[in-house]
Amino acid sequence: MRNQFSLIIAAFCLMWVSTQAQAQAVKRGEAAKQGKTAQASKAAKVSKAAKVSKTAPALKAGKVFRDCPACPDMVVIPSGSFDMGSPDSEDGRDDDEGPVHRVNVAAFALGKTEITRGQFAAFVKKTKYSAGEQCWTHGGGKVEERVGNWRELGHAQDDKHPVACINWNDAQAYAKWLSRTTGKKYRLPTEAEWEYVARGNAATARYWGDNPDEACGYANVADATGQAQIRGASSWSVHKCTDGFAYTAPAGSFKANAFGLKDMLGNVWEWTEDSYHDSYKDAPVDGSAWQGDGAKRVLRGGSWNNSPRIVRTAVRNSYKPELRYSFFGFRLARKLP
Ligand SMILES: [Ca+2]
Ligand SMILES: [Ca+2]
Repeated sequence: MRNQFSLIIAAFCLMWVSTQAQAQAVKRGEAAKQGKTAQASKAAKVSKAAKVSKTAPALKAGKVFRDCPACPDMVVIPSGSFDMGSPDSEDGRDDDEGPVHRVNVAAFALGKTEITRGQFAAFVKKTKYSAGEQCWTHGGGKVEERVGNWRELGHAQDDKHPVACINWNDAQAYAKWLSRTTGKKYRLPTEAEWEYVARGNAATARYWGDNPDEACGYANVADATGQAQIRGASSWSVHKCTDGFAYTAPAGSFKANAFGLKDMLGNVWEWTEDSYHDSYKDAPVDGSAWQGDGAKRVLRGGSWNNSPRIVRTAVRNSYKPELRYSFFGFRLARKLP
């Protein structure tokens, strides 16, 4: 009887040991599985991180990139807020520069310089696009509509100069083509985006400060050079300095602003996406384009033939989208990523 009891106890013990061993084996298996899952999820995270780090440098504010060898250099612009427009106290202010309003701009990329003549020529060569045969150009002391276009605008230019005699429709056509060839979304900047970048966080009238006579280190404007070389320019109101260029300068010849952009003021006027409204009352505050009837589109930044009053960050110009002048050009924005 005692022996029988001992046997039963021993059998129970064996069963318990075996169950425990099985349970531990199952646990080990699960742990192994979990380990695998954890490893897999870690791997997923790493691969996601790797993906992020692959695109992250492209999104870093200030980074310059290009979507193809002949594409324009683009600068990553960080999101931010700024006060758009000029205060009543600004010298030379126009009524359409107010009311000053806070605008939030999402991150995007903007061309480091204006689109060059060489870049536009590549587009025309590929597409046979016609950018017209009439342009308002300087000559004989007057600005008149003459036979001419971006190839022949009344003064010498090489491929590095900003393309000029460009109307709003021409700029749209180029943006469409560049989007098609790169698979990226290129477009004109909105007026708010343009001013946000041109200010470079500066509340002063110009990104280098308030003094127009310091322009010559930062922008190609109406200066002593133009006054000496251009017929009829002796009566111009010019910046009291010498920038070395009577007409256009090669794109990117002057110092960059705080966002790393060049020629935001001066060289050629730049078309924006927006329809013109003569006040900022009810203007969008999210950085989007302010659409309207499209009868006139906004140009910003002034050009090589403009006086100190015009070469200010807040100045707004507007023309019919079909008009071409030898001091109108553009730069492009691009959606990120
Ligand atoms: Ca000049
Ligand atoms: Ca410009």
